[in-house]
Order: sequence, then structure tokens, then C-alpha cells
Amino acid sequence: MTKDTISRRRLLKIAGVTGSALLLPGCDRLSRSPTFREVVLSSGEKLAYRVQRLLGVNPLAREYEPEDMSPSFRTNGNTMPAAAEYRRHLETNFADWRLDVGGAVKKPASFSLADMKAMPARSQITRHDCVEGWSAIGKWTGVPLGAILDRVELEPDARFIVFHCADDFRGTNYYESIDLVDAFHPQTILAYGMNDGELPVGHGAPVRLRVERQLGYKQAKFVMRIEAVESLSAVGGGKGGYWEDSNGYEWYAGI
Ligand SMILES: Nc1nc2c(c(=O)[nH]1)N[C@H]1C(S)=C(S)[C@@H](COP(=O)(O)O)O[C@H]1N2
Ligand SMILES: [Mo]
Repeated sequence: MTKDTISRRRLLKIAGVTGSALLLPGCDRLSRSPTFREVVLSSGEKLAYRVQRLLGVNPLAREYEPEDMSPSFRTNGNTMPAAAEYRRHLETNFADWRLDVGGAVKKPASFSLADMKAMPARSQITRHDCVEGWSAIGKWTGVPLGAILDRVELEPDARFIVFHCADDFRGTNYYESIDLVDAFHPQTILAYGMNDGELPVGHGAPVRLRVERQLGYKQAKFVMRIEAVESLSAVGGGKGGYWEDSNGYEWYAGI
């Protein structure tokens, strides 16, 4: 069975539609953008993304009960950024650290951890699925990304939100991106807490993204800067994320 078949079946199941719905012409702004549709998305991914966005399907990812939480939640990828600046912030428990939010926004701003903790918080117990074949259920607490974006006020041409991280793979800093539907989804948070404690360094302190309807590699850890952009073409290699650019991973990693 091809990957496309799997995602098509999965999608139809999720959307609860028949095959004929797939013939609907594209009418949303994102899917009409040639750079986005033709360059960024692969064909199977394109189908999943377009149908989901066309139907306006925007469900919550499943949330679990405290008793479902994994006794241990492994770390993956980088677990300790090497950058001297990051190490300095770690020593002072991120007291002077600030998250910069800019790009295509009207009011660029920076947020301390205390600023973020003073904003409305959301906690959710969700399952993290890594593309490498492991899953774990954990509890995440943080500020909805939408609340941060409302503070900085997106420019009308902003289409994607890019996350720039402190860690690097052979000299390239980790980065990821999502569209505005996911950015304003209620379960999309910048998490500063995990399993009722502080977010551990290995899991991405001081803040990491949780975008619960996508795979593990989208959950950017050690987020230092957030940038709103009109197009992903000028970000890294143009495919929207470190693994997308370096290893051909899908940009829309819907679960
Ligand atoms: N900055 C950064 N974010 C990252 C990674 C990374 O190496 N660096 N790895 C990704 C991958 S592949 C996974 S599965 C999850 C792992 O999150 P965890 O360490 O909290 O389990 O983080 C994702 N986000
Ligand atoms: Mo992963």
C-alpha cells in the first residue's frame, strides 16, 4: 500500500466524506498559491492538506486522562543546545531570556517567561508521535500561540509562522513552520511546562511548540524567535523546516 493510499483512507475516515468530495475545486487562498501548492507540498500531502482545509475540518486532537500519561517520556533529537548564549540563559534559569516575535507583524514584541506565564494558560494531555516509530503521552502547559500572535498583530499578507530554535545540526539551526490554521488552533501552544513541572531542558526549555495534530518533528524545542512570513521560500531551503529541507520530510505532517 502506498503512502498516498494510507493518507487518503485515513483522511476520508477523519473527514467522514466520500471520494466525490475530493473532486471539489480548490477555493481557499492557500491552496491557490502556486509556490505553496506546487513547490512546498508533495502530492499525498497536498491531498490531505487541501481536503482538510477545504472542508474547514479543524478538530481537536484527542486529549487523554492523567492515568494515561506515559511513565517515561523519552527525548529525541537535540537535548541540549551548544550555543553559548543558550548556556548563559540556562545558568540563570532563563530570567533575562526573551522570545522575539517579529516578521510580518505590526507590533514586533519580545516576551519573557514571566510575561508568557501571566497570559491565559492551557494544559492538555496528548500523544506525541515520532516519525521514527515511537509515541508517548504527556501533559503540556503553555500559552496559546494565537494569544501571542494577537498581541503582535499579523500583517494582512502573513501566511506562515516560523519557529527559530537555539540548537543546531552541523551548523544549521533547527527551524519549523506551520500555517495560520494550525497557528490559531486552540491546542497550539508554546509550552513552558510539562507533566505538571517546568519544561525540562531535554524537552525544549524554555519554550517548545505543541502543534498537536502533527508529528513529532513539528514540535520545535528551544524556540528563541518566532517570525511571521508571507512565503516559506526564503526560509532555510524553502520547504519550511529543518527535516523538510535536509531529509525530504513532509511539511504538513498531519497525524
Ligand atoms: N529544536 C528542536 N526541536 C525538535 C527536535 C530537535 O532536534 N530540535 N527534534 C524533533 C523530533 S524529531 C521530535 S520526535 C521531538 C522530540 O521531543 P522530545 O525530545 O520532547 O521527546 O522534538 C522535535 N523538535
Ligand atoms: Mo521525531
